[in-house]
Amino acid sequence: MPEQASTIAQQVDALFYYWLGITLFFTVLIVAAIILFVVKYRRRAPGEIPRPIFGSMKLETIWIVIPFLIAMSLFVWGAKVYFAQYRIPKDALDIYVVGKQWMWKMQHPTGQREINELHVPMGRKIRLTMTTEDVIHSFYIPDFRVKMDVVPGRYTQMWFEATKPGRYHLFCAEYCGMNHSRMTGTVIVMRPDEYQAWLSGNTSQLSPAQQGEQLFQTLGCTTCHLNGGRDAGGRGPQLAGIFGKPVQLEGGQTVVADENYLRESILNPSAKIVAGYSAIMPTYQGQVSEEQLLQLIAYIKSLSPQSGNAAMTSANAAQAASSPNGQRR
Ligand SMILES: [Cu+2]
Repeated sequence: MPEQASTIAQQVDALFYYWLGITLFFTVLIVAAIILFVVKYRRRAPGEIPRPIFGSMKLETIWIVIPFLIAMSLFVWGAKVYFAQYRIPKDALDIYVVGKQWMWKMQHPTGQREINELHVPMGRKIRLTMTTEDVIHSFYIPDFRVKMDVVPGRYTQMWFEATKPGRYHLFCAEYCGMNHSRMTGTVIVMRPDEYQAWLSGNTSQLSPAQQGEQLFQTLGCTTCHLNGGRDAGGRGPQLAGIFGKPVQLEGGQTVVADENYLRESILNPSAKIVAGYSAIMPTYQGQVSEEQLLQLIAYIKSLSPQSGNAAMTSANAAQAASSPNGQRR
């Protein structure tokens, strides 16, 4: 087994060994029973007619109830580990990941960028918000027992907390073209002070939120999205304080303003119109890269400091649950 280097690793391994133990137990039991019965009940004479069997209520009850309880224990335990892994914590360090044939691009909350390397502090929850410029990839760190598909056109999230300093393999776990097998990298787990030193070695960078703020100016978003929204004469809704909050739409529906909603509103603004506003915003499809989109979203998030990241958690878990590709590969 790979090293156990995250808080979830032991839980995943314990479940795996429980499952393996049950499988081995029944494999041995069934094979032994087959061999025993083949020998014991073999036909001894050509004209032999076996004694009829009329069934056994007791036996049938036992072999229904026991496997049911075993299956339910797997379900309950599995669900527990699943929710521990796919409920994204709020108090985490935000790192943005963009996959691309065939590399991983990361950006830290303080602005540092890395390619195929990810420096993280140990003992701190790390939340990755991920997307891709081209095809589906999958972000996989075996030593942490975490894996999440990275899907074009939307964000997926994953979290982990590393427990040991060191260097760990990062793989793409979704076949993504010719150099898929080379789409690898290294996660470098550092002691918190070392991580701070590493961060401060590169202070000239703007944070994603600051870069997003600049973009917000240069793209002209400020001309319509005024503080105060319509009441202040703005043609678009106010963006401060909306992240993670429900938004009332034209037609009575409500959506939560999470990363995927903001993304859609930038790329396909007429998909969901906020109640009281008209569909006059142009699309920014093709004008902003995936990294710039993440920066714009980081900026809008920074205008709602209290909201954390509760918004995407449930949607993300549902998405992961509905797509077996999410974890099985
Ligand atoms: Cu890939």
